[in-house]
Order: sequence, then structure tokens, then C-alpha cells
Amino acid sequence: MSNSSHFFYSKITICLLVFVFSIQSIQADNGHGLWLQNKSTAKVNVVCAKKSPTLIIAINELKNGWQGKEGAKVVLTIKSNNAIKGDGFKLLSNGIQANTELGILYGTYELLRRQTTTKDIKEAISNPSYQHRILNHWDNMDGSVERGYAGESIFWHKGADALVVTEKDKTLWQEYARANASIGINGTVVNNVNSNPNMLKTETLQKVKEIANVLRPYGVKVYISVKFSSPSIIGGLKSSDPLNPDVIKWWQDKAKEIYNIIPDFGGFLVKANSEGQAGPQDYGRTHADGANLLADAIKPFGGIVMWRAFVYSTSNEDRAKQAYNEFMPLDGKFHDNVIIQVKNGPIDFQPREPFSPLFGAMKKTSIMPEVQITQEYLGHSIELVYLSTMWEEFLKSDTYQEGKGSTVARCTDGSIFSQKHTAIAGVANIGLDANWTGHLFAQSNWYAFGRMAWNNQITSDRIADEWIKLTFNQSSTGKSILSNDWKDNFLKPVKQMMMDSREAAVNYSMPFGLHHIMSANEHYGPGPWWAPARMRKDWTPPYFHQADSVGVGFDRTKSGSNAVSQYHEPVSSLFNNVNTCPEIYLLWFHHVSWEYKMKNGRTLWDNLCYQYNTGLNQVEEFQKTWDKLQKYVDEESYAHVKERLERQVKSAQLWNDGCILYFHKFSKKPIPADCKQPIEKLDDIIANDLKRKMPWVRG
Ligand code: GCW
Repeated sequence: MSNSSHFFYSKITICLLVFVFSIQSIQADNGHGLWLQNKSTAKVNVVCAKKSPTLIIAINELKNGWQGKEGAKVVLTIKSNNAIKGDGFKLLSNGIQANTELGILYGTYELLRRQTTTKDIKEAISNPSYQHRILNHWDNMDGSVERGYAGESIFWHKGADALVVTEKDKTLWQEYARANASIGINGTVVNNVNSNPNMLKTETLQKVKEIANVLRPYGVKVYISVKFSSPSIIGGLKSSDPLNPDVIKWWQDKAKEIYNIIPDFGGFLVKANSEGQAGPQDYGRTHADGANLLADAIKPFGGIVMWRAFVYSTSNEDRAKQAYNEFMPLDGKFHDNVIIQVKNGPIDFQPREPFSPLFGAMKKTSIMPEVQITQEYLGHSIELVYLSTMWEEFLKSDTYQEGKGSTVARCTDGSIFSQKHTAIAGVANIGLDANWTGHLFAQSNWYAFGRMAWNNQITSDRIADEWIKLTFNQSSTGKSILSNDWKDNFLKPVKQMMMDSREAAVNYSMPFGLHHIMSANEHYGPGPWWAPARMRKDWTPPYFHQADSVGVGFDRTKSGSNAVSQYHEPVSSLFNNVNTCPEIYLLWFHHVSWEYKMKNGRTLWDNLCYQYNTGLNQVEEFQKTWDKLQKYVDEESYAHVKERLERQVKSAQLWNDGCILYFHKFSKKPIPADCKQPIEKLDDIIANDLKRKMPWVRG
């Protein structure tokens, strides 16, 4: 090669590098950098006696993100201390101490987070509330994501390439692992609970191994969802009966194979006998028989089985009661490496549900909460809804199962019941979109899930504060996040908007507990009218709202479905009595007359109209707030959020108009004069309902 061509090539290399770096910085503006954009402002001297892949990550993170004193010395010490639990850590004035390498890594992220957000770095011990802090991806092997609003799967490719692993995939998985580790998430289920039996084929397991290899140094274990009928579908057996010796052997062999391939494999997640999925009941067996079969197979290797309690059948029984009815009789029958995974509410991730009565009630079984980070019923990734306040409300709900103070948090984290395993799961909102979560603010929900899984007593206010500071601190405007201007005119209004956003969504989509009335069209927008003749009743909104000429709401009192009886006293009586039932749950538990006088002296009908209006007004206020913030954020983020708020206003307007006009057909009462009158006509809204194209659908 001549000198000149050498020169030419190195010029190309430089151009390429410049190009790559500029892509990276554009990506940062796209939100790809998440809450992890802090760059070091000073040199640090990190001392660590041991070296390992995890410790090297910790050391590099400290060097690359150090915001403390120039030349400071940070000592990383692995030394057991009884006050530090599991992968917890202790921040010291000159370093981090932990029992485990992962503890050092988590301590590292906490130290860096504090440097950016509070500057307040005190000696303190931090222990995780839950042992397993897990994301559940509803990713299909064809690359699609069930209820995913941020692009295709980060794990699975389309078509013939499904099992291919590229360098680009590995880079993305590493970024993903890092983001998770930074907030304490230590497990991921890489495929949908509506599982493809091919997940258990050897070639798929080989791909899962590749994922596990990338995630391992960051402490993120890999789990998979399995189909209960796999022995018959891919194993060639005649049955998948959990008590059949061939089936037992098949699972044992499969477990052996999996652990040969992935020695630290986390375990299985199972959706059985639910929404068409196979399960032990197909063979006259119980959920305990099914769960124990899998649990026994992976027990020798230290794996766990997360068995979901999200079950309901086409019976006449109130859907809200079914999980409790099926699982309570099985309390104490599950083997000790089974954890029953219970959705936060008794129906299905609605914008507001009372807690599921299973929490605290199953006293001899490990129970883990499941929350939904992806916004299936909360406006997809189009709407700005900070979910942390919803989870905080849920975790703080008092079940009274072991007296006052038996909150869901304490009933699940081992404080009250000595669970062998403690865990919490969140259904991920992550996809291939450059910003990971579709909406920039939806990143805060991923962040909040991790922070709450680590510390189930943390407040949403604090999480929002941290997230805003970490996410916007590298704003292209170069404004210091320490300035009073930034704090008063950016941090404060943005935090307020986040803190109000879930209540706003409840106001415009399910006031007073009026649930499950969303459009059948991808669960986006209103659809209280939707009831095709042959559809199973508990999939149609009229089953849930029960509107008639007298009133509206689902009667779950003692004289109705008696779902209230599943709660412990005094909660049961509190919910049962219309006068003591918190108004936020009024129509969840009661069928209430349109003229019913609410606490503010207005009728239910008037209040409903006002509440829909309030939600709409709140979103309009969010728009005004955001419009004033242009100078504090980069152009791309500003435009992105602005555009989504416009769509959110349209959605809130549609909920307002659709619900008020639809329920008016039953109440026949005038819409209060000082209410915003609906803009659209009900017939048009209904006619367009199923035709509306989902805005997140590409192309
Ligand atoms: O919320 C419902 C969703 C389904 C989901 C199911 C579940 C994965 O609409 O898409 O299936 O719950 O949690 O199993």
C-alpha cells in the first residue's frame, strides 16, 4: 500500500470515527443515554484489592462519572457485615463496602447518583427490599412485543433471523444491562408470558446463553417464560400432565440441559390456565401440581418458578374474585422455590385498582407483586404518565392481614411473613426505539420501578427529583442544574407535572373506579359501548360499568358479587359501605345512583362530568407547562414531548366526550352548564372507534 493510500485510509478512519461519535451524541439527544449521561468532572483514584468483570465495571463507572473532589481516593471493600443484606452496600466517607461484588456495583451507582442529584453523601447502609427485582418482557420470538409501544424487541429478530446474535445486539444488551444495574434490577424474563414452546428448544437456549453472557457482569440474571404444554408440543410426549412420570422426567432433563448451557439461569415464569394458555387444570390437576413440577425440576440448580395468579375463566363469577378463589385454597401447597406472581389489582393493570386481596392473605406461600411499566391502559407511550405514584399507593395500601401496618410492601418483602424468596416484577416498556421507551418520560417509569424494587419505602417525589436531574443534567443548553433558575423554573414544574400525571390519567379515563371501559382497539381511548354479541361478557366494558337508568358501577358489596369479603377487616367493611368506601373506588365496589350525593355535595352524575373535565384540563395545563420549558431542553426532546402532549390532549378530549355522551344515554341528566361541553358526536366517536389507527403503529 502506498503512503498516499495509507494517508487516504487513515483519513477515512478519522471521518468514520467522527461520524460514529456524532451519531452517539445525536443518540444522546434522542434519549438513548437514559439517566446515565453524567461525565466525570474530576480525576479519582479507585483502590480495589480484587479484579473481576463486575468490579472492573464499577471502577470504570467511577472513573468515567466522578463528580466529586479532584484526586479523591475511593476504596472498594468486599467484607462481610451483618448489617448489610444480600447485595446491599455501605457508603463510607472514603469508599464503598459490600458483602458481594454486586453490592460494590450498586454502591457505585448510588454514589454517582448522589453526586449528581443531592451532593449529600453521608455514611449509610442501603439494603434491597426484594431479593429478585425483575423485568418481564412480553417479547415474542418474531420480534414483536405484546403491549409494547417502543418498537420491536431488543432480544428477538424478525423471521429467519430470530436467533441471530450480532455485535450490535450485544452492545445494546450491554447498555440495557448497565441501565438495569444502575437502578438495582437483577433479573430479566426475555420472552412473553404467552410463551412460544420453541423457547425451550436447544437452539433458542443457545441464544439465551448469549444474552446471559452479556448481562452477567452487571448482575442481571436471565429467566424465560415457558409454555406448560411444552412436553407434548416440542417433546413429543402424549401428555403434559404434571403427575405423569414421563412429563416429570422431561422437565428434569430440560432443566439439566438449561443449566448446562447457562449455569446461573434464574428460572421460569409461567402463565397457565389463563386466557387460553395450557396448564395443569387441563389434566384435572391444580396450579400447585403444575408449579411444583417445574420447581422440583430446577431446584437442584437453585432456580425459582414464578407462577402467575392472573387467572379467570368464562364463569359467571365476578372476574375480580377469581384469582383469590383459585389460589387461596392452595396456600401452603407450593414448594419453597415457587413464588406466586400477583398483579397489583384484582382485574388487570387498570389506571387505578384497589390492591389484590391475595396480598397478605396467602400466608404460607411466597408472593410477589407484578406491576405494569408498559402503559397498556395508561395511554401507551403517547401519554405522559408517571406511574411511580400508582405503585407507591399500591405498596403502601394496608391489607390489615396481620394488624394495622400490614402494607402490601411489608406483606411481600419478608418483613411480616418469612418468605423463602422475595421478589417484584414489572412488565417492561422497552423496545428498539432510540430512546428505549417510546416516550422520553416513560423512561422515568423504568427508572422508578428499579428504584422502588430496591427500596419499597422510597417516595415518588424523590424518584422524580432524581430522574429529572439525572436525565436533563447534560442538556444541550449547558444550564447548570444547580442554579436556582433551573430548580425553580425547570425542575419544579416538571416534577409537579409528573406527580400529577397519573391522577390526571385516572380523571380522564377512570374516575371514581369506573374501570375497564377502554376501547377494544388496542386498549387505547374510550370504549364503554363495546359489546359484540358473541364476545365473552367479562371482556366487554358493559360487564364492568353496569350502567342503567338507575346508576352506574359494579356492585361488589355483600349484596352484590361479595368481592369485598375477600378483604380483611376493617378493609372489607370499609369497602362494603357506600358511605365509607373511598370515593376513588366508589364505582369499583358499588352500583351508585346518578343522583347519589357525593362528599362535595354534588351528584355522582355532575361529579363524573367534572372529573372527566378535570383530567382534560390537567393535560392542557401540562402542555402550557412544557411550552415554557423550551430553553431548558434540547430541541429534539422539546419537540418530542410537545408533540406527544398534543396527542394526549386529543385522547383526554375523546375520553371526556365519549364517556360523558355515552353515560348521558343512561342518566338522561344535563351536563352541568359550567362543564366543557363535548365537541364530538357520540355516533361519530363510536363509528370511528375501531377504525382509529393507533398512533404508535409505524408505517
Ligand atoms: O393485560 C392483559 C393483556 C394481555 C396480557 C395479559 C397477561 C400477556 O391485555 O396482553 O398477556 O394481561 O397479563 O397475561
